[in-house]
Formats: sequence, C-alpha cells, structure tokens
Amino acid sequence: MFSTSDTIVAIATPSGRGGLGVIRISGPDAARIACELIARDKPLKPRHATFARFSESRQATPSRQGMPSRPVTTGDHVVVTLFPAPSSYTGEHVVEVSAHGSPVVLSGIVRRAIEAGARLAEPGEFTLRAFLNGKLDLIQAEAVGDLIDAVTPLQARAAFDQLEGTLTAAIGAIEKELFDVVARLEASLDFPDEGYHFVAPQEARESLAGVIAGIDALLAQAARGRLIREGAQVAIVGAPNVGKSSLFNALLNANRAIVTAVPGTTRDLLTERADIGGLSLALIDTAGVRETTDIVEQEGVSRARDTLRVADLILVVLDRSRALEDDDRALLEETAAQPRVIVVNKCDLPAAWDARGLHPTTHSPRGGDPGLHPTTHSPRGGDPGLTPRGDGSEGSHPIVAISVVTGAGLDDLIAAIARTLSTEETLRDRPAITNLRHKVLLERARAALLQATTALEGSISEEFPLLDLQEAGHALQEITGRRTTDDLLQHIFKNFCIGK
Ligand SMILES: Nc1nc2c(ncn2[C@@H]2O[C@H](COP(=O)(O)OP(=O)(O)OP(=O)(O)O)[C@@H](O)[C@H]2O)c(=O)[nH]1
Ligand SMILES: [Mg+2]
Repeated sequence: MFSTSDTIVAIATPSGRGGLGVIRISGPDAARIACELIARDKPLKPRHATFARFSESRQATPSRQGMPSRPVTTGDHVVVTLFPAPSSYTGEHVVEVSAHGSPVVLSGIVRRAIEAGARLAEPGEFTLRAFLNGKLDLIQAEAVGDLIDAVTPLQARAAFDQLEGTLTAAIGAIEKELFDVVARLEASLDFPDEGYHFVAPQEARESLAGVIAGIDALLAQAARGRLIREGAQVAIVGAPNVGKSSLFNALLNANRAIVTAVPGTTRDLLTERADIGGLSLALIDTAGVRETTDIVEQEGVSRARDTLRVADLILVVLDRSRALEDDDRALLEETAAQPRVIVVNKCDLPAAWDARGLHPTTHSPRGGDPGLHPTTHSPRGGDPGLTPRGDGSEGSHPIVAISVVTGAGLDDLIAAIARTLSTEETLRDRPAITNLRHKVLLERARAALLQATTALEGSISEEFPLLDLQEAGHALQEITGRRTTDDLLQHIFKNFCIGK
C-alpha cells in the first residue's frame, strides 16, 4: 500500500515568502533529479553544500529583444545537499535544495523535479518513509508531528523527549520483562512433563505484577501528559458587564473582544489559543448569562451554557463593585460541581461585598460547595476571602481577586488556572505519555496482563495465560509500531503537513 520505490518531492518550509525556502527530494532517483535541476554532469558530493544555478526550463531558449521566451520560467541561486541512503532523515537518498523563499521559485523547482520523474509527496510521507525504513519508530514519528505542532515550550519539550526515545525505552523495558515471563511459560508448555518446572505460577504472577507496575507508572502521568499535548478548554462565564471580555483580552494580551460599558456586549462565543502558565489553552469568551427577551442575546446565553458543559475549566467572573445578583448566584450554583476558578473582578473600585458574601449557607441553600466556604480563606478580615494568592487551602475552587484595569491579581489568576488544571509537576516534570493512542494501548495491555494473572491463579494450562500475554505484547508493539496496519499509519500521517 505504501510504496517507497518512487521518488517524492515537496516544499519543506511554510507557504508564503521567507528568507529561505527548502525543497526536499527523497527516493532512489533523488540524486539524479537534483543534478538535472542544476544541469550538473558530475555526481553530487555527499553531505556537501553545492552552490549552483537553477533554471526551470530544460533548454533555456535565448530571449528575443530582451523579452523572455514563453512560457516564463523561474531561476535562482540554490544550495544543493545530498544525503545518501541510509544516513538521511528518510533512510533513502535525500536531496535538500535551499533557495530564496519565494513561492514562485519554490513551485518552479518542484515542477521541474516532477518533470524529471519525482512525484509530489503526500502529507507526512517523508516521516512515514523514515518509519517504514526503520529510522524512527511510530512513537518518534508521532513526536515529529507533535514537535511541529507545539505552540508552548512545554509541548515542544515533551515531544522532543519522545523523539529522543524516552517513551520507546520505557516501553522496551516493559516488553523485555514481559518477554521473559512468556519465554518461561512457553518452555513449560514445550516440555509438559516438567510441568511448571520453568516457572512456578506464583513466580509468574509476581513477574507480571512487576510488568503491570511499570505500565501503571506510565499511565499515572497520562492525564498530565494529555493536558500538555492537547491543552484544555477554559470558558470565561459570568453575568453581563462583569468584565469577561476585558479578562479574555488581558489573558490573550490582545484587543480581541469588544469591550463596552453596555451589558450584553458579547453575543457569541469567541475562542482563541493562549499560552497560559506554560499550557496551551483554548480560551472562550461568552455572552453574559442572564434572563433576556432579546432573541440574539438568548442564543448567546444558550451557547454560553453549552460551553459550561464541555469546558475543562470555568472562570466564573463576578463584579465586586456591585452587589451580587440572582444571575451571579445561579451561575455559582450551576458551576459548583465543575473545576472552576472564581474571579472577583473590578477590585480597583470600592467593594460592594466581600467573600463572606459567597458563603454557601447565605446564598446557596443546598450548600455542598466547600470551595466557597469563608473559613478556608484568610480570617484576617478587611478583605478576607479575596486574598488573591492561594496557599493551596482554597481546595478545588480557588477565589482570585483581580482588576483587569490595573492588572492587579492577573499573575495569581494565571497561577490558579495552571494549578486547578493540573498539578505543579505538570509544569516541572515531563511525562512520558502525552498521546491518547499510547494511553489506550497501555490500558489494553494492562487489562490483558490482569487477565493472565487471573488465569495463572486458576493454574490451568499455560496456554490460557499465554494467549493473554500475547495480546498484551501486541498492544505494546502497536505503540512502537512494530505491529501496525495501513489504516493506522494513514490515520497518523494524514495530520502531518506536506513536506514533513
Ligand atoms: N473599573 C473597572 N472596570 C472594568 C474592569 N474590568 C472591566 N471593566 C469595565 O466593565 C465594562 C464591561 O466590560 P466587558 O469586558 O465588556 O464585560 P463583559 O462581562 O464582557 O460584558 P458582556 O459582554 O456585556 O457580558 C467595561 O466598561 C470595562 O471597561 C475592572 O477591573 N475595573
Ligand atoms: Mg463581553
């Protein structure tokens, strides 16, 4: 299904103008095609940058009276480098052509390479070939995609770790342990007269417990890893005019949403990616939640409510300069069971209430919201519950006082967002597992190992645990790509960009 017998070509740099643009050619004919591009008779010297002139036309037609001959062809000074197989990115002969980053010139070079026998590469095909040729395993190939897509330094670091083989090594160690148990059980099966001579069931169970512990250690980091790789959705909700859009703009550091003194300014959802506390978050600004007869606003409120259900974290914004109203209290109750940070805004203005006003017994007859309990906050009075810096005592619902106008408390809010979404280690340690595909397969391996352990307890034939162990082994091999299907490869590489 995936042929590597032809030669592929693509622009490797982003589309648009740039100082330099790079074209990559990979496959058996790469060197010959490169020589044709620059009309060179001698072979290219491996790993040597050759400065040359590219001219798109095969036979340059002399111009008449200074007018270029038709069709107009492109030309440029280029630097051509040959990386002979197998010491190249794809493991095949690879040529990189650096030209000036003009889309016209780069397309001209690609067109010329196709005329000379290359084919336009599919998305991710260079990395797919690297995988098929054994230069990378599947984890590393996926890490290449993650690294390119990374928008925060933490994402880039986690992807690079995987590219360097940290997860590959961890899976390898687990596979080795598993293989050891399988080998001993199989030996017992091959020499039935010896019974469990090669491994006693108890011993095999203990070994399997070690394998499962290894998997558990990886799985324990999976939630943090996923948060780093995929980020989280953070919805900003609140009554009209409390300063949601102002906060949205402040967190984005951009004047993205319209801010006015008129309640009901925001009517639709606005979503932007932001790097907040090292995490890549999708921030969502919503319409102020209130009862309204305006049809457009009603739709906005309904969308805001929908967002509440899907968001990973909710920032409930309250305005401290005016008394809390029913809309505010309703929202506090509505979001009580979800991960949230309560943002008390407009602290530059005289206070109309303080955190004691958030006491659940006062406003939430159903109670059950420990995060709002005033005793969990500073008892010093004055501005007790609004002490912005949390010491961890806020539980899962920190309350942070800010003023978007002065910028006070914004850093504390960012810290509270990162803390609520994750733990401090998320930002410090780098988890090995970030990819959902890997997590699912590890869970499958774990389930099969547990089943094998149970089968060993029954002390029936070794065949039963062996079948389960085989399944566990297959799941581990799927992670690294030693077992794979065309569908899976297609699914993984279709999300890559062309030229990678
Ligand atoms: N003094 C003061 N005013 C603020 C603060 N934050 C926002 N405002 C003002 O409050 C008004 C409403 O701000 P917005 O950001 O539009 O509020 P919103 O919650 O998005 O409002 P809707 O979209 O109508 O629901 C504007 O006049 C802001 O300038 C703050 O911290 N202090
Ligand atoms: Mg708004």
